[in-house]
Amino acid sequence: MTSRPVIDDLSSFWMPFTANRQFKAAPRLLESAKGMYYRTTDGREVLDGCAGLWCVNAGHSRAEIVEAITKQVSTLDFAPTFQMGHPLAFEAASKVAELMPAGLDRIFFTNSGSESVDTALKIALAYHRARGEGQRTRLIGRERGYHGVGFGGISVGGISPNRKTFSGALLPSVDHLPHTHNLEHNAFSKGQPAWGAHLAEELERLVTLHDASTIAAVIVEPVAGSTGVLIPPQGYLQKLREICTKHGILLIFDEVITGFGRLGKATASEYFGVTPDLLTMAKAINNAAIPMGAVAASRTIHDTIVNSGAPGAIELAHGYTYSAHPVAAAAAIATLDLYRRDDLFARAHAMAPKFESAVHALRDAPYVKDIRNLGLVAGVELESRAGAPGARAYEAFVKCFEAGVLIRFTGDILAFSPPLIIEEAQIERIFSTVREALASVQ
Ligand code: PXG
Ligand code: PLP
Repeated sequence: MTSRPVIDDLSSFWMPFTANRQFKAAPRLLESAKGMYYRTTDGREVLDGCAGLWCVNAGHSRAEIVEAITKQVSTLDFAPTFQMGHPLAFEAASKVAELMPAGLDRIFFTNSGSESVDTALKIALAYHRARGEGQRTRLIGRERGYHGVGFGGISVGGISPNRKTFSGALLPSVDHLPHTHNLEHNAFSKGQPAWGAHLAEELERLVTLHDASTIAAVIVEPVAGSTGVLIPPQGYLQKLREICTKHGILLIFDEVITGFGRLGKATASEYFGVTPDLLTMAKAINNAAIPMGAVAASRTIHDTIVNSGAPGAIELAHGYTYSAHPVAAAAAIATLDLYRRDDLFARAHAMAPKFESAVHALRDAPYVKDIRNLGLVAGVELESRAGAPGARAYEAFVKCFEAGVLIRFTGDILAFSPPLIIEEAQIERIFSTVREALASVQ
């Protein structure tokens, strides 16, 4: 089927989060993309059901973003932001700040979600130290949480395969809340499940165990994505917020996936009406066109740290060579303008009910044991094949790809997170393709 030779040596690229030998034996190669579609190296169109990796929210190769990047790279390819600046860095920060929950308008730029998580955890420690509570060093994550792959992120993260190889080198002083996934109570919930708010009270148990005076921050994904789309139970995030506030513990929302319209609002914080103290983002911040991430900090946190330094001293010993890279910043400005101009978050909100009914129509498809959704994100959990966990979802993923639809899978959970520009007919196509794929796998 290959129309032309593309590359004859796949051996040098050590692929991330990939079964390298399996992939290289039967590669799936993408060559170009436009709007809702990828094109493969053998010339097939593939409908993008997962916005690349939950990141291309405005659809692929948008002219406005391409133009901004092209212009920027030939005007100012790179400029340092350590003791130097360039105007786009400040403009991009102001534009990001406008979309953040009220009060979270101090923006630290990174180049990925993993770096955003490390940055947020470090800011939490720096904040407590700056206000004279430097003994607050404990970080609390959650089982099944995904916070990227830095040592900070895997330490607070709760995905066992991401941790076990590195278990001897994880951060000390970390604990975890229980995850909220429970099919006995919540299977086939549409939107937020009714059962489970009480699980937030486990934080009180950890406070009793460790004492609040040792705890710096709690980090959670408002909607857990990577682990297979876990929607927070009604009232759960509100309760976490209350307990954190009561004990002076910072609440960090990791919005690397939920930020920029995935739930039909700029942030999950806005969607749920719960404001964290720190908010991490990446991916759709600039439509994933150039690597970029950021942390939004409350003014209190920012001012406490910045005002605690001696005049002329660097207040936070942290930063990346490419923090606020001019090309990434230009892409962010163009992307945020595009989201606003096309009212894409409202569009996602308007499409969400159609997306919900289309995914829940899979309820009677083979092997389906749960379906969950919120905004334009959904997960379909399959019964695992005996002795081969993950194999069924992988095969469904391959069949969908062969049928011209790209989806994601983790373990035996299929995940859907299309660009926010998706049309109703394309939603139908994704789920009818999945239905056919499930009918043909073992
Ligand atoms: N936090 C969250 C909540 C994420 O979802 C990261 C941090 C790390 O971001 P970077 O940019 O360092 O990858 C993520 C990333 C998938 C998948 O299909 C999810 C992510 C990345 C790649 C694949 O589950 N999430
Ligand atoms: N390693 C070395 C030897 C470096 O000089 C630097 C940055 O100057 C880094 C790592 C960190 O790189 P980055 O700032 O891109 O995160």
